[in-house]
Amino acid sequence: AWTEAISADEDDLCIRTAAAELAQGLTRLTGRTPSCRTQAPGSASSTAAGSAASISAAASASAGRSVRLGTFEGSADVRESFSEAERASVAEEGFRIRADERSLVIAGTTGKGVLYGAFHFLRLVQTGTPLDGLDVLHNPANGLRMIDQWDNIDGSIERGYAGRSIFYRDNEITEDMTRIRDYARLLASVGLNAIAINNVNVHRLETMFLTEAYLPRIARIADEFRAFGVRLFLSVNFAAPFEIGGLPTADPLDEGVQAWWRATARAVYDGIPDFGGFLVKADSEFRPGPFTYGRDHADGANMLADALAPHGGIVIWRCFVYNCKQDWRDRKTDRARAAYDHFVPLDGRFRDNVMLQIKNGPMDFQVREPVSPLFGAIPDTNVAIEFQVTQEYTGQQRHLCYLVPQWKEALDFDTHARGEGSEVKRIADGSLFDRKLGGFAAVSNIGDDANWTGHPLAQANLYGYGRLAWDTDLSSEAIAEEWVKLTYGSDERVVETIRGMLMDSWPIYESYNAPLGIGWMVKPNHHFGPDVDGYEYSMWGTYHFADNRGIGVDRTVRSGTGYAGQYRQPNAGRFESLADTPDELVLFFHHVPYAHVLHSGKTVIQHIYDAHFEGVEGAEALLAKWDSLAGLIGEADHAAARSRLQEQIRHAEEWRDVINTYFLRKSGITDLHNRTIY
Ligand code: GCW
Repeated sequence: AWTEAISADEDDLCIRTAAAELAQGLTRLTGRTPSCRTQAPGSASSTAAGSAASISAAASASAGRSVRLGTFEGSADVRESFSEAERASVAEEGFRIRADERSLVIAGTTGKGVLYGAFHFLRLVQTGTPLDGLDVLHNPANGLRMIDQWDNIDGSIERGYAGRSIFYRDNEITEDMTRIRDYARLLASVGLNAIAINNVNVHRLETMFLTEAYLPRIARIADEFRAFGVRLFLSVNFAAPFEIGGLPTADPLDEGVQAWWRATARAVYDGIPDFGGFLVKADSEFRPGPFTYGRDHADGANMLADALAPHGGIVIWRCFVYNCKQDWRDRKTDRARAAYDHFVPLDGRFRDNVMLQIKNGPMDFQVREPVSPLFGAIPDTNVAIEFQVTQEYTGQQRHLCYLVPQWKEALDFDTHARGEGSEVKRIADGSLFDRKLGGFAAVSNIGDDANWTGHPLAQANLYGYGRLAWDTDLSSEAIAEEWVKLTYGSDERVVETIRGMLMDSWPIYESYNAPLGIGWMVKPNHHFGPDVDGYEYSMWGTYHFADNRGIGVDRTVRSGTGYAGQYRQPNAGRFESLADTPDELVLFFHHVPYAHVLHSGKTVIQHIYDAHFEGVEGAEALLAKWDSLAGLIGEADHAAARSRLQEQIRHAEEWRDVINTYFLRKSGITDLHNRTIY
């Protein structure tokens, strides 16, 4: 029986959104428009008896099933559908859905939970899940489930590969809310609840977002996100008091500076009462920070935290801090060590409303990195893990690279910080060290392209990021399958083929890139395409040290930079030992001769050759699989992905030939199979 009537009798913004989304979604999925009754804003909340009576009247008037939406507190009818223990099992943003033949209840502790429940219900309907006897409980694994836009007010997007910004245009904040509203829906539909709407590199005009000149328009954007349960954050410039506040300094211990931030925070909250807080990139890649004044990151973050605390805001302080003016001749400095070296000494000094945002790896979103050893090393500090959904180093949405398996490897890594079972996911969510705040942040991959992500299949990364932030135990395959069904329908062939393509894609991309965890063999600046020595003699701290005998970075304690010692045992011992380091990371941790034999049984040089030939074959196989779906996928999407898959093959060939030729010339060792290397 299809749903005939939707009713929600609470004066709650997210519940109204939930009802509207359900009505719209069900109409599109079933071709029948259910009646929909909600409480108008500001009108008295319905009381128990009244709402129960009116709902059953609405339900019995129709032949189909009725859906009731609401919170345990706001709707007696919803409350009575569950036992006390069942109600208590629902976390702040969680939900329960229960169905019988006549009715379905979507219940939450808060309106946000109800909204996530409504989207989940639509997902179940759309993926063809049987609804009879449905009885599910879902609580989010992470409190913070955030997306970061690296959008600039000129309309450009730093590391954006899907068009221009949907938020800004020609140095103005946009007034057209269409795309922004759809984006809010999209984020809420996958369970995300926070967004920073401007680049962490905060330039001149964006520094002024905190002023009256811009706040009204930002508040307008916040309104759109609020309706979908998404809290708005701003990236701020640490030097703002000096750059726009007319103060002689931005020293965090200066009283005038503190007062400036307090007043600024107050003004922001006047316009945006549920403002999330500040995201800060400080003393990193030429951004200003507390170091200028001889202060440390805790001084800086705490000062901002104190300004936000009275309003319930938080500071998200990034740990992407390293020396980006290194001399390549200096073999002692190791960029991989930097985040740990900077932040471990500060553990315990940050305010309760500060969170440190740590990139998944110690370098910078490479196709393969070990987990940052900072996870597990600062038990007295709130942390969030940062991923990059936008494919800066993973093919820029011209190559197919489904990143969920990569993220899951990081999340499932056991840090042993509290003995066995101390996985990164339990540190990020705050549970391992019993932290109040925790969660996920990630750099968005969307722009104003009609399909949002340029490559149509790159949408699976944004979808997967949201689903994983909600439930870290979902498998990569399950997420891929959900996404395919929601996007292209449930045809077996379509589902199996695309799920397979997604699952194969990261290993394929890795195989024709920089080998065995070494990273960085990309063209400088834009980071697209191969350039083996592009960063070898630069100041960025990203070297491979290849010579005629071998390659790799010695990061051992015994003879290298000591980075391996930043992990706890047994990980430290494992990475310290060449024999115990997994193949895929061997060049990250060790400098080895080309003839070194891997666990796979191949030498390093033969692995490089083989992987790069196989990588191209893998890319060709992706295209063949996609072609087999012609006619089963909408034409526009099929054509868009097809041209990208063709381009991917050409680029994979370029990677193969540049990398293989470089290493043949360096090593002088020929390919066992005598394939063409130039
Ligand atoms: O990945 C690198 C990018 C920069 C970026 C920086 C960061 C926003 O190349 O474009 O700047 O990281 O994360 O701050």
